[in-house]
Amino acid sequence: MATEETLVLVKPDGVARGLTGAILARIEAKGYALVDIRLVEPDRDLLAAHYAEHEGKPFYEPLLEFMLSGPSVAIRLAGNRVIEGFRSLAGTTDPTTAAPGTIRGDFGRDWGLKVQQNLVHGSDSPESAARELDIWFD
Ligand code: DAT
Ligand code: MG
Repeated sequence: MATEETLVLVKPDGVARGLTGAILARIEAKGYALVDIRLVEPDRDLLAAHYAEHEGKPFYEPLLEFMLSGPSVAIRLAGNRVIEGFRSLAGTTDPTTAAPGTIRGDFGRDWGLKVQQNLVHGSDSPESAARELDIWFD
């Protein structure tokens, strides 16, 4: 199996809460390689490209507002089956029901309707990973 790459984001809630190190520790403990890492303050155009698949959904505007609220840490991450593997580390989308032992399950809070505050993003397919890495790491 060839090594693959994925885009991981520590979202503004993770950065603001000082959880970047704890999240990176889990990623490194799993054996994935940090190829590149940077703090990014995205503008609306970058986020619209990143979240194009969600345009028009009810949570789209709150999601962009949240992602504009502070910097994210963008990580180019490599490893065998890292796309699937990181999403497994992250846990399911809603932090309230994400399994204990996952990043979202252990650190995510119940923010009521603010499901967008779920600490991390991970690409969901090789196509998404290539597209998203281009967007965040030009
Ligand atoms: P994931 O980040 O698990 O891949 P996604 O791609 O379906 O989830 O959605 C992107 C982000 O949008 C997600 O991390 C949080 C937010 N989101 C998704 N579904 C939502 C919902 N029903 N209500 C509020 N925010 C939502
Ligand atoms: Mg997604």
